Amino acid sequence: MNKRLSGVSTRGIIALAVGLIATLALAPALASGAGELGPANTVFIKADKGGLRFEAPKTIVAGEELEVLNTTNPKQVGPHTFSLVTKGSIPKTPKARQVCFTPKHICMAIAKWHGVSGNGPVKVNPVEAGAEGWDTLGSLTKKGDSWFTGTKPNASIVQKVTAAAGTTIYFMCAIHPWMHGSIEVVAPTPLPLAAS
Ligand SMILES: [Cu+2]
Repeated sequence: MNKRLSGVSTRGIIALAVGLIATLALAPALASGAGELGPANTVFIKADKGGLRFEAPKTIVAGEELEVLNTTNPKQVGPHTFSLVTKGSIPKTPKARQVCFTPKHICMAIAKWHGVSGNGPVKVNPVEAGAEGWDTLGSLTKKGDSWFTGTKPNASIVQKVTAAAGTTIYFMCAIHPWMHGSIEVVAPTPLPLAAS
């Protein structure tokens, strides 16, 4: 009887140790910028052969959390913004991108949302427009949700997607205006019980 009990507790300790090792193995992955939420719920800011870009999931379920994770080196490419803007606000031509950071253009408008004046510092971060979370697309005349990465490596932000299902959120970077993307917001799949 005693032998059996001690056998069980040894297995228990082994299970605990395995669990602990698994946890420790996960920790460096988080620190190296793998993201907390996984690729389905993360917008990665990347720099590779394809240049500077956002890598975003195609869809996200309304109400779920969306992380934005900067994996680029701020010392090499500077900081970024993840700024929700209307589709029409994204600069589409080289000329539009060139003048983006001048008065009456969207990059400068985004800087103003962040409380930046002239070459001054970012004073508001994140910019929270509309309801809490990612829901409001800004324009020249309307403030949108926006996050400035700052200059710390692997900076990230997590917020709920509060935009309505059936809409699309468009986003761009005010510092590199050729960086942009979009995510379709979809309705949660109904539970099997609710369907029957
Ligand atoms: Cu950028």
